[in-house]
Amino acid sequence: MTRLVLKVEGMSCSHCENRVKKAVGALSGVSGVDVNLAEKTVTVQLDPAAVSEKQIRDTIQDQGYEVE
Ligand SMILES: [Cu+2]
Repeated sequence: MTRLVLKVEGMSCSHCENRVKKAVGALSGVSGVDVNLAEKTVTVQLDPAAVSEKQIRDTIQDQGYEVE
């Protein structure tokens, strides 16, 4: 299990937080998603054999947020 911390721009409220959590959490291989709005971070617990960092980045971008 790997922990990935991404800097994400554009998340401003709990709506954004839930949107990112739901989308990333739906990927197979992801076992946990945590959003910190103040620090603009998304922390993901993942199985690197099942999901790639790129898939997670793309999923967040598809929701309309910028991943640094
Ligand atoms: Cu929002």
